Amino acid sequence: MLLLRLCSLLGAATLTVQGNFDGVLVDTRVLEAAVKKFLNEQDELFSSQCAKTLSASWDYQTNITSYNMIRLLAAQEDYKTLQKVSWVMVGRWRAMHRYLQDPAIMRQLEAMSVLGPAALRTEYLSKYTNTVRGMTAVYTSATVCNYHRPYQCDLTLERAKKILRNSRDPKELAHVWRTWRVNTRKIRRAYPRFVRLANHAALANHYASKDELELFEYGGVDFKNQMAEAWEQLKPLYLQLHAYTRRKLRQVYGSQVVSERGPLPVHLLGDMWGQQWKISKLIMPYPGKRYPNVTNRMRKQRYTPTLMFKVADDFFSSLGLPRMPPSFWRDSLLQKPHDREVVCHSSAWDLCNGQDYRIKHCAEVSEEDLASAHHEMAHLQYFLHYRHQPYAYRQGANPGFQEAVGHTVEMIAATPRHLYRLGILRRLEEDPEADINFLLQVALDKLTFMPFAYLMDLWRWRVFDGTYEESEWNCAWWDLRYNVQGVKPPILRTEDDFDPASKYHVDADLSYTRYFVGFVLQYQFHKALCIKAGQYGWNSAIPLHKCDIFRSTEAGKALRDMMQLGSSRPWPEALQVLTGQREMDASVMREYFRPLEDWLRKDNARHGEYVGWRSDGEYCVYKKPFLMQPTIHSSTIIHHKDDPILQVN
Ligand code: X8Z
Ligand code: ZN
Repeated sequence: MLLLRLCSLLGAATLTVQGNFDGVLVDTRVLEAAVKKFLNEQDELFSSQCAKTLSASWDYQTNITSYNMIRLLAAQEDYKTLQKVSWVMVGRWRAMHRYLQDPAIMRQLEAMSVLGPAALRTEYLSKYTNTVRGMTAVYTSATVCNYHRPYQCDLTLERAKKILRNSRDPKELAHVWRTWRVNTRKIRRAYPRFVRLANHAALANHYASKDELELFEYGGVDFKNQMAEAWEQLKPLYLQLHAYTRRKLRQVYGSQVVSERGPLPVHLLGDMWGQQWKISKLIMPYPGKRYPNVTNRMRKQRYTPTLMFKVADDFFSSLGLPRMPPSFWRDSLLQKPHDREVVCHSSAWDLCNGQDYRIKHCAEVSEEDLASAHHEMAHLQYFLHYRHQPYAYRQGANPGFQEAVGHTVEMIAATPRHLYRLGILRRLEEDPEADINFLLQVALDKLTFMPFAYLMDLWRWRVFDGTYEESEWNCAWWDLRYNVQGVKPPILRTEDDFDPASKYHVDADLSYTRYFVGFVLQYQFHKALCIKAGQYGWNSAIPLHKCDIFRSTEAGKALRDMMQLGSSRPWPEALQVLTGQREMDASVMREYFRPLEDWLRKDNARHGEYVGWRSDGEYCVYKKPFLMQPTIHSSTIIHHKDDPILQVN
């Protein structure tokens, strides 16, 4: 039976003696030639279907109409069908691994052997898709009520985020923080079903659990230990930043709100999830010593969105990397059009035909968008460099690599030194106090993210493998938030709440490991490029945070050598090509922030600040005592009793 299917797969190749397969003699060379033919055919099929799907997706995202939506759904269906058929055939080829000696063939088959949820049987796949779609829909349609006008309940997440960033009223901050969670917590009813289906999907892919499936791209579950080690490396610096932040916030809000030794109240950190603390203006060590924001200068110099991307193109060209092809300038969407509705979230596109590379970005002339233009174009450089690879390898060495390249270039583009070289910043003063301000601002964005990014998947993995009982999901979340991040909620949480669901990536089933990895690698890439550019090393006077690789073709070559591998080699090899290291190493991030860490240590010691945190109350209980129920006006809660996604079992 197997042989028949095998023969049809091989195109009935003539088999001669070499190995023994269920009584049939197999010639390895003939078999390998047949697999190569299969892989080449798959490559063409996938490239062509990918081009159709992405072209339909581009049309939809840059012109939201129902016609474009229908075209996109049809293309996605065709793509899924191709994936499933191919996956079944890949499984059969892999079953013959004993007779395949070429490791390159085995690697490519292995790369094609993980399908994700699409491996589920049709009825389970549609349950899975509907569940995730439903959870995402609850998230995207959730709103928040105005604190000052409680009957106005149409504040979008974007508005809510702005309030969290700008308000200084702890009551208003707590209100916005809490109501966002009130309106996303019903996702809890769908989550057990999602967990069951996600675990089924792992099994269908021949993995014991969802974490194993997710970590396949990182080389296996041992990667969890590497993440834990990276976090241990960063902890001493994080503790110093945490202690400094607590003292400064205490000055602003008083010790009634921010206790001397407690965890940080998460709603005071300028961010809906306390993931990247947007409070640099509030806690700046040397107010008045900031590097000026150059947005106004750029406007005076008549920058346009297109010009920002030309500047980014010049940056890569100065490294000896290719310029964007003419079609990029013709087909990209670089600013928001006014004649149609578009999805504005910025993204970089590889349309799978080896020629068509685009960016979609509703850019405005600003310092931030200039940095984003570099970030997005770095993704295109990665695409361009691995375009000769088979379809299965046209991606970063692991999912963190793509983001790390983007972040590295973005970080360089935002340094005062680079802005000065571009003629955007007028003067470049050497001022150690402005430097500390600059590093603190970067640390509030990058370093504070690390414990959050770490615990996001830690919590999910423990949910998936059953370490956490369903009845303790929310309090387990707060245990991690307290223990890893040192933050606490503004009000007591219970198991009626479901705070992880307040984060999009939980509802949309998007792994967070890529961000953790991307942030660590970014510093490794940065240091390696600075060394190649001759700007950092044992005799260099330039600190890591001031290096600018602009015009260094050596740095460009190192980046090219790594990017062109795509995922054709295990990621430690790709890392070695660029950095000489084979492991994720968070000590480089410590090195980057060394001047800040020294400063923080002195400052915390000078003020006798306690480093670390101790519990200063109860943060989560299984059931709230009746008297402690917060009074929420009924209009702040959106009831969805009839919500179909929450009815399915
Ligand atoms: O989701 C994102 C990107 C899209 S891949 C905007 N990020 C994470 C988040 O917002 O939570 C980037 C950093 C972390
Ligand atoms: Zn990116």
